Amino acid sequence: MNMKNEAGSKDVPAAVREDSDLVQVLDAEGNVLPQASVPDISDRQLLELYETIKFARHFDQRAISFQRQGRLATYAPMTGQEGSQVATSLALAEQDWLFPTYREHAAKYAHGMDLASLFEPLRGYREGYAIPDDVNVMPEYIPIATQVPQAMGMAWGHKLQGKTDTAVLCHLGDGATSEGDFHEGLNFAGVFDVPAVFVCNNNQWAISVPRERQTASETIAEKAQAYGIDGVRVDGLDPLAVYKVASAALEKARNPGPGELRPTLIESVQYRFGAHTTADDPSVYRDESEEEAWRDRDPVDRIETYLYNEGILDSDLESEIQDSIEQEVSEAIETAEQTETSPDNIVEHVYEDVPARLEEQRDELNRLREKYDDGAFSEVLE
Ligand SMILES: Cc1ncc(C[n+]2csc(CCOP(=O)(O)OP(=O)(O)O)c2C)c(N)n1
Repeated sequence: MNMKNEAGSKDVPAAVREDSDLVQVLDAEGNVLPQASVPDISDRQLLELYETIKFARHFDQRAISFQRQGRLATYAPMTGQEGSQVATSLALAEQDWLFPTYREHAAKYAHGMDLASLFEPLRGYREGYAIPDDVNVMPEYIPIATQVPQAMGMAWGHKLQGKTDTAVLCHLGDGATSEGDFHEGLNFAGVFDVPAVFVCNNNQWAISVPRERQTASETIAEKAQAYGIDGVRVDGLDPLAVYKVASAALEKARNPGPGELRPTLIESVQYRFGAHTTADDPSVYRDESEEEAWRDRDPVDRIETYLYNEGILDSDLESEIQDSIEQEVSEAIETAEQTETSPDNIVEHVYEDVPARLEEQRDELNRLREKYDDGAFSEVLE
């Protein structure tokens, strides 16, 4: 699966340039690389990949704007990361489980989550954090790396129950690899040979801490060696390469070949184009030229060029897709804004039986609501 990339070009970001083991299908413009093999998927699936990536880009722009208008709470943007999020999710089978971080809005949508319900947790509704009845998506995780042992645990549970046709896909950031949970989860995953795929979205920054300060290892994928499992490094801004790598890893998780272990650690090399969250200002800690070099490898442009080259997309279809995405996102925020909820529900869906300490916190909140009125709390958003 390995192939050389354009080593030596001064405009190629170092993280992409230095590693000849990086899996790529498309060059920076979206042309198929000479020795690359394109994943075996239909034109309809390619269009779905494209539409969902375009949806993610638009959703992100609208969500940032809604946050600025006080209609959403703090939001973690995903521009630059859409190709990897969407391609990993579209590689999942319906019965597979997704363990997302707080940045995986498009991954959740691609695995089947209803669009309006993506906005609900961002509006502070605890109901929005419940596990949906019909889609295998866990609530997004705010504590870094906490989902890694949990994903491993669910995959182990499936294996014990003989359900090895079900894989678990767990997203994490490069910062998460510095947490103990990451190492414990991967160690167990290898020892118990669980059907899980861990995708590290290496977007080069953990808020203001650069990737070089996160680990002295040359790559994140090589950490897999310590746990005896496979590690793969893929160009995360190349949706076709990510789809190929994720599909192969998920297939191996369900049906390992002789001598193969089920789990894989995928390092998806990408870049966070925007701020860490709407409460962050990246100009304080990084240089704009760094972002520009990565922008030349934009996943939206690359998949678009590929589809135009293949004759699968033309300008009429492109504007039709864009119009329907814009309408869908506007309608979803309106639906989310009409959802009625109560702060009383804040402790719901966390434990099966609400523990006494959470009940105490809810009672305290209700005392404050009575004393200051609900308006005092909503002003925080305004
Ligand atoms: C256990 C824990 N420690 C610290 C934080 C504060 N925190 C929030 S986001 C973040 C950086 C995470 O970076 P990374 O894992 O690379 O993911 P990214 O946000 O870049 O997608 C930190 C340290 C947290 N949420 N949880």
